[in-house]
Amino acid sequence: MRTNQIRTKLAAGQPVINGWLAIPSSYSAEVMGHQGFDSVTIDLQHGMIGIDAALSMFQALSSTPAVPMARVPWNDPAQIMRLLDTGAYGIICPMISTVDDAVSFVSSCRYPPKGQRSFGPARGLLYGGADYYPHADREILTFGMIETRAGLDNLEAILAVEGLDGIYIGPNDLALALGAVPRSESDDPVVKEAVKHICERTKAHGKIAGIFCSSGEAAARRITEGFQIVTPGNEVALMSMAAKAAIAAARGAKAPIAAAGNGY
Ligand code: 3PY
Ligand code: MG
Repeated sequence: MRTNQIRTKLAAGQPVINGWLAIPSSYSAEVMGHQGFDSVTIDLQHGMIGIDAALSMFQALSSTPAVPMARVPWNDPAQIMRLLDTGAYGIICPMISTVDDAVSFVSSCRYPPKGQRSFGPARGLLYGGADYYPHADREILTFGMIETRAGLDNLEAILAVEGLDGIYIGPNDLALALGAVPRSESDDPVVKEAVKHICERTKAHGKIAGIFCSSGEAAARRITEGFQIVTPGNEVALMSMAAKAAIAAARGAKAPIAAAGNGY
């Protein structure tokens, strides 16, 4: 089976830069996959993407070096298994708040006896290789999103769930849950402390600490804080920031504008 290069990079102590797709287009997936991201996540939660568009986006990503992942809309076994069969090499699952959530999520990603994933790897075989079945449990990554107060309260028990490879912080939802304004890089001390705590505890359990960010600069700061996989904004934010900067330059702006993107 094709090796999961995210695991390889992390084992070598290198951070993983993860692209994020919200636009339902195989062409933009292909373009993003060729830009140097280590992995690219197709977002079926807040992205405007359904399973049919995701299929062609996975096919497009196959022509690039980026490891294909998906964020599922919810902790729903049917959706998770379908995206794995479509060729996802990692699943990011929103709103993991309890041990039961984490156990169910991991179980959807693993074949018996470890889990309850139903057999029918379809396109997973084409991307992963003919020997997909015996190795899929080893290669496919599971990231639970910690972004609720309950998730934070139950963090230790969630991190103890076998087969959960890592945590991906959803900083906007986490900020909301802690009574702050939803922002990827919150100044609120309670949110900052929570983010730091989640990163430290995840690594103490030998698991992967990931976080969504709003820009390349923010992602670089998160790496210095200890995060191992970071997303420097989604493609909508990157596109809108570049467009605003180009328009400002065309209008004769003297200094580059600090444009805020329209991504989440
Ligand atoms: C969040 O910030 O809550 C996310 O889920 C990132 O998309
Ligand atoms: Mg979220």
